Amino acid sequence: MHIVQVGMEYDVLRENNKIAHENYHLLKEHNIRSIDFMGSIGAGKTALIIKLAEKLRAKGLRVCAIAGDVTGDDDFTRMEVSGLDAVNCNTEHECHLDANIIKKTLSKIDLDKYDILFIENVGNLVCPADFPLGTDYRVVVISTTEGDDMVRKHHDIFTHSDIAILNKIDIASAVDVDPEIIANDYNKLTGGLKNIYKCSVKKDEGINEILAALKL
Ligand SMILES: Nc1nc2c(ncn2[C@@H]2O[C@H](COP(=O)(O)OP(=O)(O)O)[C@@H](O)[C@H]2O)c(=O)[nH]1
Ligand SMILES: [Mg+2]
Repeated sequence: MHIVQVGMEYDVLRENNKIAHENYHLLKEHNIRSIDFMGSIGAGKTALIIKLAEKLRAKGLRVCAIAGDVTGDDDFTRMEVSGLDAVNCNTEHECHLDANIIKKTLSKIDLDKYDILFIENVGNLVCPADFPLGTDYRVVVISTTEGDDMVRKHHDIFTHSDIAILNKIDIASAVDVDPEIIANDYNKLTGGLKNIYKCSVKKDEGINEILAALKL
């Protein structure tokens, strides 16, 4: 039997990175600051995007969001109801967004109308790590309700992102999670070179620190 090795993974990732560069330059041509919010299902990505956008709109900035999900328009609808301009982006079968689907979605947005673009990735702590979209920042959002072992179990997404956010600190004690354990794991993994921000979107705590970290 002959075994032929095909470097498919390499080619797919290389092609993704090429399109991500194109997206990055397109967004820069339009002076748009962009952020990819990766993270677990239910960590509070949509809630955080809506909260950040409210604060930025109050400062007069023009914000748009891409709501990435496998199917449906729940997050898109929540964004629109909050007053945030949004575009829905369903991957249908894929567990992550990729640069090509973002390229197609960007073509539907009037980029001259916005200063900031938030992208909510599909809820998943594994697959999005390998697929940069061309944004200025990549952020990973986790929450206390997932337990204290997320950093230990998912190294890649934390090393591939610029900052981490630990949400739902308001209910940490109710779910028996010590946020310091998660912060210590993160600092150990990143050698203290990156920061994890603790917040509660619900109580509006720690949000301004996140805006500052993202230079918004
Ligand atoms: N207690 C608490 N609940 C929150 C917080 N942020 C989000 N949630 C709730 O967590 C659930 C999932 O939030 P969502 O934004 O849909 O998470 P996503 O799946 O990551 O987009 C919703 O019921 C939110 O109301 C928070 O800071 N504290
Ligand atoms: Mg969501």
